[in-house]
Amino acid sequence: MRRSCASYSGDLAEFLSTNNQMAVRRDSLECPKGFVYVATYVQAVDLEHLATADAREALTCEVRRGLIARPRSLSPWMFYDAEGSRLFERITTLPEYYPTRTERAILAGNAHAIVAGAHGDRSLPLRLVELGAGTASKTCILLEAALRLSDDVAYVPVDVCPHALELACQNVACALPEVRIQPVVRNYVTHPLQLEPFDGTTLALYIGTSIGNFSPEEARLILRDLRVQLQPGDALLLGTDMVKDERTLLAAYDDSDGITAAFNLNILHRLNWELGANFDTARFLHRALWNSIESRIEMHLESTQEQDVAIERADLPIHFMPRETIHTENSYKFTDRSIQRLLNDVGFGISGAWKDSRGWYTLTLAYLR
Ligand code: AVJ
Repeated sequence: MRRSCASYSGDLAEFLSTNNQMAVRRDSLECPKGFVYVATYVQAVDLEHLATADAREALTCEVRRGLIARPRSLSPWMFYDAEGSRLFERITTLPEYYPTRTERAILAGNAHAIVAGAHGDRSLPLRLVELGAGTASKTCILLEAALRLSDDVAYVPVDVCPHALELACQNVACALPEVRIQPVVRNYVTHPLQLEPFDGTTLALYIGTSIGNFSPEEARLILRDLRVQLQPGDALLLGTDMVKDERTLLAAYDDSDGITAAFNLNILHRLNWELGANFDTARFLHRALWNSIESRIEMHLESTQEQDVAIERADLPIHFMPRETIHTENSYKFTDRSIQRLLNDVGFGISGAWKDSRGWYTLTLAYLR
């Protein structure tokens, strides 16, 4: 069944409008004037994983696992409710947060070479599948290049956040109405992607250094799950943030406007909101540190005092000691060698790599070995 982008966002909004946040959100989702709805097709929303009951259960599960464990931790996918996705978008525009604009500049300068490197046979249709698409703010650069090489281009954005995915659809539909859009709401960590067969070339996009959220072992599992969905001749574009001086790294995860702090603390708001918890967010501090042994930035929430918190819908009372922390995120930083090893370990060969002039960020194009 084919549906227009307009009716798609309507359906999604209804499906998810258990809080008024969504209603506010919908107003801001109107397409600019002149947008032609009929030219855009949105297909096959993965309804199974849209279910709010499902999402709530995943949340409850993760909260029980992570907050009972010592040291306490929560998985970074929990950042991305509507508010978290909005805060992340703001982070990407901060002066200290260089990864997004650096990646965008590399894409802008090399989109044609990247897509041409991935799409050998121009006569075939081309499908771009993006893991963790978010609002797809950078993907249009690649899709535009794709449309110059093939007149049959499909785009499959996959994301855990339906709100962000709606924006992704609108972004792409408005800018490039020729592209067929097939969004999938899915947590690709807990539910590996299952791609529909495709008669053409698939270019998998895993950009935005999202892979950095995962330990070397998890990253390998995710890339292996992705690789088995691809055919010989398909390709992967991987975006990775590189190791650099500690000051630059720390500033990117502890900005002077406190947006990253708000992003981190939003996890607690989300638990209050969705699981009936009673976190007083004024009693927690945002902490960012560089772990050079593991080659990663870590984000934590630190309790300022001894306190009790209850998470009603997870049936979980928690007692925090002063300075006790919840580990909320790892953001691994890479070297040429660690990228090469990662891809090699999961059955990819490298066919090209692009960096900015400072070598802060790398886009690597890989083929199936
Ligand atoms: C979306 C995982 C790439 O690790 O830089 C930004 C998330 N966290 N600021 C990153 C994030 C804090 C971001 N990724």
